[in-house]
Amino acid sequence: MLSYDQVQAYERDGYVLAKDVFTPAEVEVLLAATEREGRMTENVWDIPDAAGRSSKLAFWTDVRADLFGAVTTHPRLVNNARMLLREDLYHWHSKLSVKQPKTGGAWEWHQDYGYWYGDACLYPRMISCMIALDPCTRANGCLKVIAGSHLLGRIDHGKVGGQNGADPARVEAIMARLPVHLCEAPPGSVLFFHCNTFHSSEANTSEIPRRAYICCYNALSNEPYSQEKAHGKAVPIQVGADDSITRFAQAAVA
Ligand SMILES: O=C(O)CCC(=O)C(=O)O
Repeated sequence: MLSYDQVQAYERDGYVLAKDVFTPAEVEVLLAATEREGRMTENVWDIPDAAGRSSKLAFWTDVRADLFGAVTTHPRLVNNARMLLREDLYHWHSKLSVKQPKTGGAWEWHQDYGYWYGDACLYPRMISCMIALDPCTRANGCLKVIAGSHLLGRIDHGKVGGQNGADPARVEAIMARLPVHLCEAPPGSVLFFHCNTFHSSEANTSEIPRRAYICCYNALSNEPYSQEKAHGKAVPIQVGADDSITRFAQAAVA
């Protein structure tokens, strides 16, 4: 579980990076699954950037009895996310974000609630948990955040360089007052961040991929007022077992 100091850091900065949440053996299983199972081909988006590069995002809202479901329901994510949101939650969506070596593109500055507001969620009571699968560094386009930006409220979003990003003039003014933190993250670490925390990432100019799972949750009290654009079903998440990732790997071998 996150420590008291880590919870305080999240409340102050809008994010906290927790190291060694998943073991090297678990990361190995998760990485292998990105090649083997269907999620990477079922609902995959290209995210083009202004320089003509692009990154890939595989996206799902359901929780299946498979390895991806084990990640989404994992107690080291869900129980910490519950603590940070201070209430029970449900699965909003999960995704695998991939930046291939040399070609993986940048993400513009945005707040996740910039989009989720449009999905009929009334409160910014939503959180993302980003699991580093590769070493995430400046060179391969690790996440950057504007510390403390979760306290600004939601900023208008529109088209920025082919993506949906926040009003650039406003972002510039925010960056003149608040620090940008580079979230370099070793494999197995988890970046918990608030849905109003500004984040972006640069292109992957390195020789190694930058792959990360991002599991997103909504507070149970924050069910969208319209189901038209709702993501996952607003039912309390069934938390999985602590060893669920390695158990799935053993079952796959047997
Ligand atoms: O993978 C990244 O670098 C950013 C992903 C992101 O910002 C998102 O999915 O909202």
